Amino acid sequence: MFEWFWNILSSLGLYYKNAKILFLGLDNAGKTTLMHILRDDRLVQATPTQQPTAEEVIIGSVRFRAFDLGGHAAARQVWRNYYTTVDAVVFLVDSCDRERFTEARQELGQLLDDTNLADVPFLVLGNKIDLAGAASEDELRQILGLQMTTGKGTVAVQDVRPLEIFMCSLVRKIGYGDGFRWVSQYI
Ligand SMILES: Nc1nc2c(ncn2[C@@H]2O[C@H](COP(=O)(O)OP(=O)(O)OP(=O)(O)O)[C@@H](O)[C@H]2O)c(=O)[nH]1
Ligand SMILES: [Mg+2]
Repeated sequence: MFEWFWNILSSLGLYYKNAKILFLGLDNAGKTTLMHILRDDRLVQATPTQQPTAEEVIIGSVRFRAFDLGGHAAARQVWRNYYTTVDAVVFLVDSCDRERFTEARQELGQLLDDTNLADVPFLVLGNKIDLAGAASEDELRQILGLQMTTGKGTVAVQDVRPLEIFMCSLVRKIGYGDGFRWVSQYI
Protein backbone atom coordinates (compact mmCIF):
# COMPACT_ATOMS: atom_id res chain seq x y z
CA MET A 1 0.00 0.00 0.00
CA PHE A 2 2.66 2.47 1.07
CA GLU A 3 4.95 1.40 -1.71
CA TRP A 4 2.21 2.08 -4.21
CA PHE A 5 1.69 5.53 -2.70
CA TRP A 6 5.39 6.39 -2.83
CA ASN A 7 5.64 5.13 -6.39
CA ILE A 8 2.89 7.51 -7.45
CA LEU A 9 4.50 10.42 -5.62
CA SER A 10 7.93 9.69 -6.99
CA SER A 11 6.63 9.31 -10.53
CA LEU A 12 5.16 12.79 -10.11
CA GLY A 13 8.54 14.01 -8.90
CA LEU A 14 7.07 14.82 -5.50
CA TYR A 15 8.99 12.40 -3.41
CA TYR A 16 12.60 11.33 -3.43
CA LYS A 17 14.37 8.88 -1.28
CA ASN A 18 17.56 10.43 0.02
CA ALA A 19 20.79 8.52 -0.14
CA LYS A 20 24.40 9.09 0.70
CA ILE A 21 26.67 7.40 -1.76
CA LEU A 22 30.46 7.16 -1.97
CA PHE A 23 32.50 6.95 -5.16
CA LEU A 24 35.60 4.95 -4.31
CA GLY A 25 38.35 3.20 -6.23
CA LEU A 26 41.99 3.66 -7.15
CA ASP A 27 43.19 6.93 -8.63
CA ASN A 28 42.51 7.25 -12.35
CA ALA A 29 39.52 4.85 -12.22
CA GLY A 30 37.00 7.49 -13.29
CA LYS A 31 35.26 8.69 -10.11
CA THR A 32 35.37 12.40 -10.92
CA THR A 33 34.40 11.74 -14.52
CA LEU A 34 31.35 9.89 -13.24
CA MET A 35 30.51 12.75 -10.90
CA HIS A 36 30.57 15.26 -13.74
CA ILE A 37 28.46 13.10 -16.02
CA LEU A 38 25.82 12.56 -13.37
CA ARG A 39 25.83 16.16 -12.26
CA ASP A 40 25.58 17.95 -15.56
CA ASP A 41 25.70 15.24 -18.22
CA ARG A 42 29.04 16.55 -19.36
CA LEU A 43 32.31 14.86 -20.00
CA VAL A 44 35.15 16.89 -18.59
CA GLN A 45 38.80 16.06 -18.43
CA ALA A 46 39.30 15.71 -14.69
CA THR A 47 42.57 16.17 -12.90
CA PRO A 48 43.46 13.92 -9.94
CA THR A 49 41.20 14.74 -7.02
CA GLN A 50 42.92 16.34 -4.04
CA GLN A 51 39.93 17.37 -1.97
CA PRO A 52 36.73 15.36 -1.48
CA THR A 53 33.76 16.94 -3.21
CA ALA A 54 30.05 16.35 -2.78
CA GLU A 55 27.24 16.86 -5.26
CA GLU A 56 23.54 16.18 -5.26
CA VAL A 57 22.26 14.18 -8.18
CA ILE A 58 18.80 12.77 -8.80
CA ILE A 59 18.52 9.41 -10.51
CA GLY A 60 15.03 7.97 -10.85
CA SER A 61 13.35 8.43 -7.50
CA VAL A 62 16.56 8.68 -5.48
CA ARG A 63 18.24 11.91 -4.53
CA PHE A 64 21.88 10.94 -4.13
CA ARG A 65 24.33 12.96 -2.14
CA ALA A 66 27.44 11.71 -3.87
CA PHE A 67 30.93 12.03 -2.44
CA ASP A 68 33.87 11.87 -4.82
CA LEU A 69 36.92 10.95 -2.80
CA GLY A 70 40.39 10.96 -4.27
CA GLY A 71 41.84 7.53 -4.97
CA HIS A 72 45.58 7.98 -4.69
CA ALA A 73 47.19 6.26 -1.73
CA ALA A 74 47.28 9.27 0.59
CA ALA A 75 43.69 10.25 -0.23
CA ARG A 76 42.47 6.75 0.69
CA GLN A 77 43.35 7.49 4.31
CA VAL A 78 40.30 9.74 4.61
CA TRP A 79 37.81 7.32 3.04
CA ARG A 80 36.84 5.92 6.41
CA ASN A 81 35.79 9.37 7.65
CA TYR A 82 32.85 9.08 5.27
CA TYR A 83 31.58 5.61 6.18
CA THR A 84 28.87 6.64 8.64
CA THR A 85 25.31 6.47 7.35
CA VAL A 86 26.37 5.44 3.86
CA ASP A 87 23.57 4.01 1.75
CA ALA A 88 25.71 2.67 -1.08
CA VAL A 89 29.27 2.47 -2.36
CA VAL A 90 30.17 2.72 -6.03
CA PHE A 91 33.61 1.19 -6.52
CA LEU A 92 35.21 2.01 -9.86
CA VAL A 93 37.89 -0.06 -11.51
CA ASP A 94 39.88 0.79 -14.63
CA SER A 95 39.30 -2.42 -16.57
CA CYS A 96 42.35 -1.76 -18.75
CA ASP A 97 44.86 -1.32 -15.98
CA ARG A 98 45.79 -4.95 -15.37
CA GLU A 99 48.92 -3.98 -13.47
CA ARG A 100 46.74 -2.54 -10.76
CA PHE A 101 44.04 -5.21 -10.53
CA THR A 102 45.66 -6.70 -7.44
CA GLU A 103 45.76 -3.32 -5.74
CA ALA A 104 42.12 -2.72 -6.68
CA ARG A 105 41.17 -6.14 -5.31
CA GLN A 106 42.90 -5.36 -2.02
CA GLU A 107 41.17 -2.02 -1.61
CA LEU A 108 37.79 -3.48 -2.52
CA GLY A 109 38.37 -6.39 -0.15
CA GLN A 110 39.18 -4.04 2.71
CA LEU A 111 36.02 -2.07 2.07
CA LEU A 112 33.85 -5.18 1.92
CA ASP A 113 35.39 -6.40 5.19
CA ASP A 114 35.01 -3.08 6.99
CA THR A 115 32.45 -3.48 9.76
CA ASN A 116 31.39 0.15 9.34
CA LEU A 117 30.21 -0.73 5.84
CA ALA A 118 28.60 -4.05 6.73
CA ASP A 119 25.37 -4.56 4.75
CA VAL A 120 25.99 -1.48 2.56
CA PRO A 121 25.16 -2.25 -1.10
CA PHE A 122 28.20 -2.22 -3.39
CA LEU A 123 28.04 -1.41 -7.06
CA VAL A 124 31.33 -2.25 -8.78
CA LEU A 125 31.81 -0.51 -12.11
CA GLY A 126 34.37 -1.96 -14.53
CA ASN A 127 35.08 1.24 -16.42
CA LYS A 128 36.78 2.12 -19.74
CA ILE A 129 35.47 -0.76 -21.81
CA ASP A 130 35.76 1.54 -24.84
CA LEU A 131 39.53 0.96 -24.79
CA ALA A 132 41.11 -1.93 -26.66
CA GLY A 133 42.32 -4.63 -24.32
CA ALA A 134 39.82 -3.93 -21.57
CA ALA A 135 39.17 -6.91 -19.32
CA SER A 136 35.90 -8.72 -19.86
CA GLU A 137 33.35 -8.92 -17.07
CA ASP A 138 34.37 -12.53 -16.43
CA GLU A 139 38.03 -11.64 -16.13
CA LEU A 140 37.30 -8.79 -13.77
CA ARG A 141 35.05 -10.99 -11.64
CA GLN A 142 37.83 -13.52 -11.33
CA ILE A 143 40.58 -11.09 -10.51
CA LEU A 144 38.49 -9.07 -8.07
CA GLY A 145 37.05 -12.16 -6.37
CA LEU A 146 33.51 -11.33 -7.39
CA GLN A 147 32.35 -14.71 -8.66
CA MET A 148 29.56 -14.74 -6.10
CA THR A 149 27.41 -11.65 -6.53
CA THR A 150 23.77 -11.16 -5.70
CA GLY A 151 22.42 -10.87 -9.24
CA LYS A 152 21.47 -8.23 -11.78
CA GLY A 153 17.99 -6.91 -12.41
CA THR A 154 15.37 -6.83 -9.72
CA VAL A 155 16.50 -9.24 -7.05
CA ALA A 156 15.22 -9.42 -3.49
CA VAL A 157 18.04 -10.14 -1.09
CA GLN A 158 17.81 -11.28 2.48
CA ASP A 159 20.56 -11.26 5.08
CA VAL A 160 23.16 -10.62 2.42
CA ARG A 161 24.80 -7.47 1.15
CA PRO A 162 23.74 -6.52 -2.39
CA LEU A 163 26.87 -6.73 -4.53
CA GLU A 164 27.12 -6.67 -8.30
CA ILE A 165 29.47 -5.71 -11.07
CA PHE A 166 28.54 -3.81 -14.22
CA MET A 167 30.89 -2.98 -17.07
CA CYS A 168 30.76 0.55 -18.39
CA SER A 169 32.37 3.29 -20.39
CA LEU A 170 31.87 6.69 -18.90
CA VAL A 171 33.34 8.28 -22.01
CA ARG A 172 30.79 6.52 -24.21
CA LYS A 173 28.12 6.93 -21.56
CA ILE A 174 27.15 3.29 -21.49
CA GLY A 175 26.69 0.72 -18.78
CA TYR A 176 26.57 2.74 -15.59
CA GLY A 177 22.84 3.51 -15.89
CA ASP A 178 22.01 -0.16 -15.40
CA GLY A 179 24.31 -0.18 -12.39
CA PHE A 180 22.62 2.81 -10.77
CA ARG A 181 19.16 1.41 -11.45
CA TRP A 182 20.29 -1.84 -9.87
CA VAL A 183 21.65 -0.20 -6.73
CA SER A 184 18.65 2.13 -6.38
CA GLN A 185 16.40 -0.81 -5.53
CA TYR A 186 18.38 -1.37 -2.31
CA ILE A 187 18.19 2.22 -1.08
N1 LIG B 1 38.93 5.83 -22.32
C1 LIG B 1 38.28 6.16 -21.20
N2 LIG B 1 38.84 7.02 -20.32
C2 LIG B 1 38.15 7.32 -19.21
C3 LIG B 1 36.87 6.78 -18.95
N3 LIG B 1 36.44 7.27 -17.76
C4 LIG B 1 37.41 8.08 -17.30
N4 LIG B 1 38.44 8.12 -18.17
C5 LIG B 1 39.70 8.90 -18.05
O1 LIG B 1 40.44 8.39 -16.96
C6 LIG B 1 41.18 9.44 -16.35
C7 LIG B 1 40.94 9.48 -14.87
O2 LIG B 1 39.60 9.88 -14.63
P1 LIG B 1 39.18 10.59 -13.26
O3 LIG B 1 37.70 10.72 -13.29
O4 LIG B 1 39.98 11.81 -13.02
O5 LIG B 1 39.64 9.46 -12.20
P2 LIG B 1 39.48 9.52 -10.62
O6 LIG B 1 39.00 8.16 -10.20
O7 LIG B 1 38.63 10.66 -10.20
O8 LIG B 1 40.98 9.69 -10.13
P3 LIG B 1 41.53 10.36 -8.77
O9 LIG B 1 40.85 11.67 -8.60
O10 LIG B 1 43.00 10.50 -8.98
O11 LIG B 1 41.20 9.40 -7.67
C8 LIG B 1 40.77 10.73 -17.08
O12 LIG B 1 41.74 11.02 -18.05
C9 LIG B 1 39.45 10.36 -17.72
O13 LIG B 1 39.18 11.10 -18.88
C10 LIG B 1 36.29 5.88 -19.90
O14 LIG B 1 35.18 5.38 -19.80
N5 LIG B 1 37.07 5.61 -21.00
MG1 LIG C 1 39.03 12.27 -9.05
